[in-house]
Amino acid sequence: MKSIKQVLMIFVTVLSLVFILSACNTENTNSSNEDTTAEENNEETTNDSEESEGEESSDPIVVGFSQIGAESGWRTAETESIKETLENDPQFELKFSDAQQKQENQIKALRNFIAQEVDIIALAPVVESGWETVLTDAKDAGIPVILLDRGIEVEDETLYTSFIGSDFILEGENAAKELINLIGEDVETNIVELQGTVGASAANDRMEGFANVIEENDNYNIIKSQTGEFTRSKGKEVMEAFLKSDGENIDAVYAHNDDMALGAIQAIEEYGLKPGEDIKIVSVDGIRDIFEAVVAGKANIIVECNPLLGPQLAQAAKDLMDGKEIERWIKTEETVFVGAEEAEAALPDRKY
Ligand code: GYE
Repeated sequence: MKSIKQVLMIFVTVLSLVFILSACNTENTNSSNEDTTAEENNEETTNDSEESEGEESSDPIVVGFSQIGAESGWRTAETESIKETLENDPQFELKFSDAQQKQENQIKALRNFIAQEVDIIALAPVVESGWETVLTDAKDAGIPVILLDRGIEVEDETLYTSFIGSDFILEGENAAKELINLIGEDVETNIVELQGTVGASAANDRMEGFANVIEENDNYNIIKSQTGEFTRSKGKEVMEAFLKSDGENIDAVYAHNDDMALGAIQAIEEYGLKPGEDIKIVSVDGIRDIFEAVVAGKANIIVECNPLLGPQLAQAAKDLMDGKEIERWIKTEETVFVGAEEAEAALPDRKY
């Protein structure tokens, strides 16, 4: 029989072996973790430090953003603002999808986001109608939807949580008021209108707001109105057609965005007239290029529409995840600039 001393020795040896083996195992697990992405490692670091401060550990808020495309300077600025805000904040993970102007692509992107179980869907809807089915799926999956920059028309208002963006009717009204102020209410004025994307809320409402004010003045007439699809090239093309049919009769252009106005400016110059003088120009957005055109006397009125929606989206998403109620319409602050002096003073501070 072995002595008690011997039995104890064996017990201690076995215990040490178990200890050494389990230490090796932990090392192995750690080294296999090195395969994770830099992003995930960041998360871990954040979580560790949060935990050490006694706060609860949290996963990033996953936001799926379906963007329309890149038709205008405004939209590019919006995309940059959202990427810059969400990608530089470890509290977020952004899944970005560009729909190349097609609603069907946006619907596909939304279905993907639902399948990936994102926390929040941000949607910049290209047109107002046709969203019921996919948004019902999002609702059934319990994923809140925040609309960005354009609105939608749905019977069931609970299909989205909030809209972050501008009052387009007001923008249209301001464009008309400032134009009448500039030219004078007693002066006979023929206006041509370059509309945005057909069916887009930004186009429908800018058209409505402008018409509301123009209809009240018998001296002002919208003689032509056609879509320029919010792009420079289409704006130019449509303006060329307007000049061909109505040439010297045109006194003013109302463009639903700056890019189309910039296209129209080019068309007017090529036609041999002076934009900003022979034909007054009013447009919406406020991108740097239109400020430069106003400073150069080639355009007259800028109705600002702010694309830098990243910070507002981030705040709304955090509030939602914290279970707070968020406003149904989160409006952006905007103003109007008239004439070269005002444009020149504002130009150095323009951020898009
Ligand atoms: O004015 C225009 C664009 O939806 C507010 O879309 C937005 C509009 C913006 O591409 O330039």
